[in-house]
Amino acid sequence: MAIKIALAGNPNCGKTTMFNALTGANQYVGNWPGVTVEKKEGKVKSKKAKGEDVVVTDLPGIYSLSPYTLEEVVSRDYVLNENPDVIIDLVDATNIERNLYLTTQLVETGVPVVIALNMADLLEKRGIKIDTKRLSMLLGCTIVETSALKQTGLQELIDEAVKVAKKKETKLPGEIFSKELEAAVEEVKGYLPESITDDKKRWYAVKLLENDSKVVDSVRVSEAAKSAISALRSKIEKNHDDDMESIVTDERYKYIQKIVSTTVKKGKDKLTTSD
Ligand code: BGO
Repeated sequence: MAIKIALAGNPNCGKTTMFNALTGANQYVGNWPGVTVEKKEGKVKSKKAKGEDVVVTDLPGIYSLSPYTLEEVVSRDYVLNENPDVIIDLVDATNIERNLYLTTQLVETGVPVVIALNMADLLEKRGIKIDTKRLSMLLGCTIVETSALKQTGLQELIDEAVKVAKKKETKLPGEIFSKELEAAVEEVKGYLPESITDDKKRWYAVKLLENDSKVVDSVRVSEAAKSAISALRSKIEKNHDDDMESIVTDERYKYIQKIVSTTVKKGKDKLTTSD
């Protein structure tokens, strides 16, 4: 059995450049089943794989794991149903707040995540300093600085991803949301069927709270549980005078701001750059 790595990230984070640099000529292109979204896979080498094949699947560039675009649905279906061993989450280091929004969702899926802090070659020029050690501790995943363009950090990234894949240990994030929302997530987890493994329960619970149509249709919960979840949702929406999806989004961004404020320092951009 091959080790399966999923490559995820926002549009423009450098994913195509990274995928090409990692896989070179060893790639094959097709379509995701049933849709006209391109699917690219390729083999990579790692001594840490100890002879096993390592296959990287390039997921479409996305900002979120919501159910609104084909790209989002393809990506989340792959992550949740196709059992990748690890996700490499490509984060554009020069645009970290926005990119971490997807990260906060990927770490909830129960699949281990390794962050590639890409465009690292631009950080010094832009006067950005990132405390990767602390950020890694706060997010509960390893971070490797990379430049897909300059091809630096790539072997280290693959070796780290393979190491994490072989460990088969999922570290779920600590508290991301407010106490009120975390308590609601915990309650909804209790209503989920046993067919959803413990490591995936958090993702499904958040989605049920948000009333994500695809998850509501696919997860079997009793009518009583549906009513309880609906009452929980209404109570929180009333408290915030907002809809649940917006509340969850706001709380993710608050969490990101909190961790970025202690790990990222930004100076002034140089006026003349030739990047
Ligand atoms: C252009 N460092 C730097 N400095 N740039 C990078 C890195 C990196 O680590 N990785 C990618 N880029 P995609 P998605 C471009 O195309 O791989 C650059 O959407 C240009 N093109 O070279 O396409 C990469 O697949 C003209 O830049 O991203 C590309 O995720 C002027 O980031 C861009 C400047 O990479 C997006 C840049 C005609």
